[in-house]
Amino acid sequence: MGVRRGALIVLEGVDRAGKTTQCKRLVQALRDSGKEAEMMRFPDRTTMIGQLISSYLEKKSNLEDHTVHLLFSANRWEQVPLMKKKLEQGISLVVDRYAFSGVAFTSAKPVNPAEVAGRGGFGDERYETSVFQRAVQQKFEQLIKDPSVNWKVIDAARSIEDVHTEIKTLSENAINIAENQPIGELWK
Ligand code: Z5A
Repeated sequence: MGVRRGALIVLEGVDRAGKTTQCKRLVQALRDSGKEAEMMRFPDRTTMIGQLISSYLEKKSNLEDHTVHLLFSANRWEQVPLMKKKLEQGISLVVDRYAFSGVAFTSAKPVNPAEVAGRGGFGDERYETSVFQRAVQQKFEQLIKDPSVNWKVIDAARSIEDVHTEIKTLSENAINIAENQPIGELWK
């Protein structure tokens, strides 16, 4: 019997929702239970494209909105061959943000910049304001209505442990289902 493929598990959400914390916990838990799992994150700031994005997010450079959107997209596409290879090898990928962030953040940009300016910030990077993050959340709420994507909504306002337990159960189910399905294409 051939190798069973891994699952693509993506954690999305607004800034500070706990995505990175949960991705790390999930990878560790899956490995502890004998499953092959690796973490990835987007933007991947380690590549040349990722460095352009990082400089933009840190407000060290300015980029035209379409340009930065395409850079985020290119930053994912440059990893797709590797991602497919790992999935085919039976490794489940736990991914901290993916294309849904690309849609949600870019489409949230029509938010009035004057309204955003001066509001309480989360951090120092671009996009880290509560008004902008609310707009992003609304975009995510639209995206989860797409039945072609297997969305699960997690209440992240609970303890790290409680959120982890739910994500782990959902992920184990997703891995079991994915094993018997071919690798598909997003939004095709
Ligand atoms: N972006 C985009 O525009 N287009 C794209 O295509 C993509 C991304 C892919 C950088 O992303 C920006 O890029 C991001 C979207 C945009 N802009 N914003 N906002 P990033 O991944 O580098 O940054 P981030 O996603 O905002 O990560 P983050 O700030 O690190 O948030 P997080 O991963 O969701 O949270 P965390 O690091 O796991 O936790 C934050 C803190 O909360 C930490 O101290 C934890 O210990 C604590 N925490 C976590 N969970 C809990 C619970 N349950 N209770 C209490 N405390 C908790």
